[in-house]
Amino acid sequence: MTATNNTRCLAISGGVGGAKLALGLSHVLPPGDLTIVANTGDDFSHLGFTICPDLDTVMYTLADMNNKDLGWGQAEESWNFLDALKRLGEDSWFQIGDRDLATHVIRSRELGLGKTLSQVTTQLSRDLNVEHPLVPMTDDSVSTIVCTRNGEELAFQHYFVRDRCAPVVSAFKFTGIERARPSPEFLAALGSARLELIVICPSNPFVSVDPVLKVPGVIEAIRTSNVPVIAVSPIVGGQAIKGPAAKMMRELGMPQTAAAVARHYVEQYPDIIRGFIIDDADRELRGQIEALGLSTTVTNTVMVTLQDRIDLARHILDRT
Ligand code: FO1
Repeated sequence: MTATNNTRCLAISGGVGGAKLALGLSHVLPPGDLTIVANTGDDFSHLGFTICPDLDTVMYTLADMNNKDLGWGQAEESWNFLDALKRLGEDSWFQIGDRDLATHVIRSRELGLGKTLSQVTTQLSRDLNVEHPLVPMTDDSVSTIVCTRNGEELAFQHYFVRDRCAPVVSAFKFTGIERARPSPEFLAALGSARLELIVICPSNPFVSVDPVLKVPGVIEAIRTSNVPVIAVSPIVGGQAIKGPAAKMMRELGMPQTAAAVARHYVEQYPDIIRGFIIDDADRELRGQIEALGLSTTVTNTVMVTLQDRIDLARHILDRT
């Protein structure tokens, strides 16, 4: 994999929303200039496999083999493995496709042989001809827990997939994060002498971006680097493009607006975020967000086509 210690741009991504912008950036920047770090708080063990949804969504997207209908897994998927599981009386709420299964088998085998998640991610990316470095936020175990208003603590995939994001959230916890360290290439990218921009992609602020930034040492490294951090709002016109971000905000008592996302980042990470990008639909929020001390630009952030992805990437890169 291309080294990350000379990278110019570091993109922080969760699942589908972040992966779209990561793809746009990968069309504008060469592998030596762009490192993508993915959230691993969604990871979980299922049927004996270690499953890394956000790493896989970004990897498949960069390899142009992602399932564009589902937003996760591989394109042209078949479900014979899942059908066979059902016949054996197994749960099938977490749908593993036949092609996707190969990734989980290889990753689990390699991890079982003692490789780190970073090493396995490099191996899988290489085998799928993904040239831009994709790294996990940490090689240690961090599990996002969704705390619900009726006092339950749900593993992320139980909340997101099994319970279809229905439970009312009250807080989030990241089990193991106190002991976690940034992955070696993540830290190397943060220490790159050529690093000139960190992009927070339009992913869920609570369960995709916060886990990455809350890995001990990350915020300190960003502060030391003094590199501008620009965040793209995942909320457009009061809605999340995909996923439960707006519903979570409502349940947390926050307005479901781009400005509320900006405020979350400013409150959680004072003096770290420099810029914020909102969609044309939220133009009237610009003043509110600038009042938070963020230089704010308005553009199209709804990425339907590949050109949309590239245009947004260029807009971000041209600002610095
Ligand atoms: N998301 C679902 O909503 N339903 C699924 O059955 C499902 C299966 C799945 C299998 C592999 C994988 O890598 C991701 C999968 N996801 C599924 C997405 C996963 O829940 C992610 O955590 C979300 O995309 C949020 O990032």
